[in-house]
Amino acid sequence: DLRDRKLALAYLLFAFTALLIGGIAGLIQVFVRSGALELPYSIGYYQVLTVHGVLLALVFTTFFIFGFQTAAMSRVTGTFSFKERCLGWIGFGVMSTGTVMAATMVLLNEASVLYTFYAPLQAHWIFYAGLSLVMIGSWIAAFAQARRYIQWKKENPKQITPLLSFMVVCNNLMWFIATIGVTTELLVQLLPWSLGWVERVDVLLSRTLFWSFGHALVYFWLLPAYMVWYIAVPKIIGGKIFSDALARLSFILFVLFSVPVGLHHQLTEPGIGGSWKFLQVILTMMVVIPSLLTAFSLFATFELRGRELGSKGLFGWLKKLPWSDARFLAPFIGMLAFIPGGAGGIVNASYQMNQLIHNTIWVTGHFHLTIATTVTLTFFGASYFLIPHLTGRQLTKKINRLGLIQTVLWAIGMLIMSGSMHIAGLLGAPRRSAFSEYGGAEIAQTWIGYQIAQAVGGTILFIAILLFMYILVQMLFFAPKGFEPFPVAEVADHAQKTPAILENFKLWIIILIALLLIAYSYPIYDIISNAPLGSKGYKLW
Ligand code: HAS
Repeated sequence: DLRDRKLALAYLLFAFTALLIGGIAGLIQVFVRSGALELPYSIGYYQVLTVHGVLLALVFTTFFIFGFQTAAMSRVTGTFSFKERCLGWIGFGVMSTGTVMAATMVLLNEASVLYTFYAPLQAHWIFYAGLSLVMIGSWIAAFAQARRYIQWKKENPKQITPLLSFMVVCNNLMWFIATIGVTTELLVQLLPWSLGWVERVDVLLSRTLFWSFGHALVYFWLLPAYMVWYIAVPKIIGGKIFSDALARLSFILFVLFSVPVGLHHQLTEPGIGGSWKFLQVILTMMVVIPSLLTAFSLFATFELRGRELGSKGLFGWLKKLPWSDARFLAPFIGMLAFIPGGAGGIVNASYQMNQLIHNTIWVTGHFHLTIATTVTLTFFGASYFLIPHLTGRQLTKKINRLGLIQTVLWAIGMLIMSGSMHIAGLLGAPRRSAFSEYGGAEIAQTWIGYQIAQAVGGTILFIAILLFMYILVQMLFFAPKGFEPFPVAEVADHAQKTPAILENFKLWIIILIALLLIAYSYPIYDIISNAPLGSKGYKLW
C-alpha cells in the first residue's frame, strides 16, 4: 500500500542520513586514532566518537529496523489500518524529534558522553530528554505493529500467524521489556541529575540499568537480520524455509534470554556479587543456542536447495548459490562474519577471558564484526530489494553490480579494520582512547601498526558508504519504474506442523518476568541498599 510505503521509507531515509553522518565521524575517528589527524578548532575526540556511536549504533539501527518491520508487517499481514498508520507516524515524529534534540547537544559538545552515556560523565538535560523521546516513540511504533498482528489474528482465527509477523512481534516485545530499564535510568536518574535537582547519582545502579537494556539492544539489531536470513534469503536462492517451528523457537529463546544477561558487560565491576555475575554468564550461554539453531537452519536451507539443483558431495551445494545477486551476497557475507563474531562473543562472555579483553579495542573489533558487518551487510542486502520495492522501481543489473562491489568493499574494509582491532586488543590496546604514545611505553609501540591498518580499513569502509549513497539515490529516483518483490519464502513441505504453544505469548512473558526477577532483583536491591549516603544525607538515586 502506497501509504504504508511512505511510512516505511520515512524511517529508512532517516536511518540512511544517520549512516552518512555517522560514517563521516567514523572516518575522522580512525585518522585521529592512528595519529594522522589532529582535530581542528576545539572539536574533541569524544565529541566525534559520540556522534559516531550514537548515530550508527542507536539511530541508524533503530530507524532502519522500524522501517523494515513496517514494510514486513504490511507485506505479510496486510495494509495498516488508519489508526495503525497514524501511530506509526506519531512514533516516527516522536523518535525523530528526540534524535534531533540529542544530536544537537552532541554536535554542540554538550553531550560528549559516548553512546553508553555512563555516569558520572554528564550531558546536557536536552540530550537525556531526547533519548527518552526516542524510547517512547519506539514504543508507539512497536505498538502499531503489534496491533496489526493482533488484528490479523482476529481476522484469521485458528490459523498460525505469518512467520515474519511473529518475528517482528518477538523483536518488539524484547525491545519493550529491555527499554524499561534504560528509560528508568534516563528519567529517574540522569535527567533530574543533569537538571541539578539531585546532587549525584548512583553510578553502579545507572550502569546496571543501562546494561539490562544494552545487551538486548544487540539482539534487537540482530533479529531483523535473522528475519532476512530466515524469510528473504531462502526465496532469493529459490529454496524454502527449513522449519517454521525451529525459526519460532529460536526467536522465543531470544525473547527469554536476551534481557537477563546484562551483567556480562559488568564482569569487572565491583559492587555486584560474583555469583550473580556467574548466573548471568550461564544465561548468556543460553542465548548462544538460538544462533546455533539459526546456523543449522540456514545450512540446511542452502544444502537442500543445492541438492535440488543436482549438487553432489559434501559442499557441492555451495556452487549452486546465486553469488552474483547482491541481495544474497551481502547477507551471506554477514553470516560468514558472524561465525568469528559469535565465537568472539563467547570469549567475551567467558568470565576469565573477559578479564583479558575488557575495555580493550578487542571489544570494538567484536562489535564491528557483529553489528557493523553481520547486521549492517544484511541491512544493505535487504535495502537492495526493499528500496526498489517501496519506490516502485527495478533493481537493474547495473545497480545489482554496484551492490556487489559495495558488498565486497565493505567486507574487505571490515576485515582489515576489525581484524587489526582484535589483534591490538589482545596486545592490550585500550578502546575509546585517542592517539597516544603513553609516555613512550614499549607496548604502546606495538599498537601503532594496527592503528594505521584501522585507518586503511576505515577509509575503504567510507568509500563503501559513499557508493551505497549513490546506489540509494539511483534506487530512489532514477531506476526504471517497475515492481521489485519483497521476497518471502514458503516453509518446506517436509516441515512438521508448528506447535501452537510457540505462539502463546502469555506463557513466554510470564517465564521472561520470572527470569528477570531471578537475575536482577537481588543485585538491584543490593546496589540500592548499599548505596553510600550523599552530602545531603539521602540515598543517591
Ligand atoms: Fe557482543 C560486547 C558477548 C553477540 C554487539 N557486543 C558487545 C558490544 C557490542 C556487541 C556493541 O559477554 C560492546 C558494548 C560496549 O560498548 O561496551 N556478544 C556476546 C555473545 C554473543 C554476542 C555471547 N554482540 C553480539 C551481537 C552483537 C553484539 C550479535 C551485535 C549485533 N558482547 C559479549 C560480551 C560483551 C560484548 C560479553 C562485553 C565485553 C566487555 O567486557 O566489554 C552471542 O550472541 C554470539 C552467538 C553467535 C554465534 C554464531 C552463530 C553463527 C551464525 C552464522 C551462520 C552462518 C552460515 C553461513 C549459515 C555462536 C548464526 C555459513 C556458510 C559457510 C560456507 C561456512
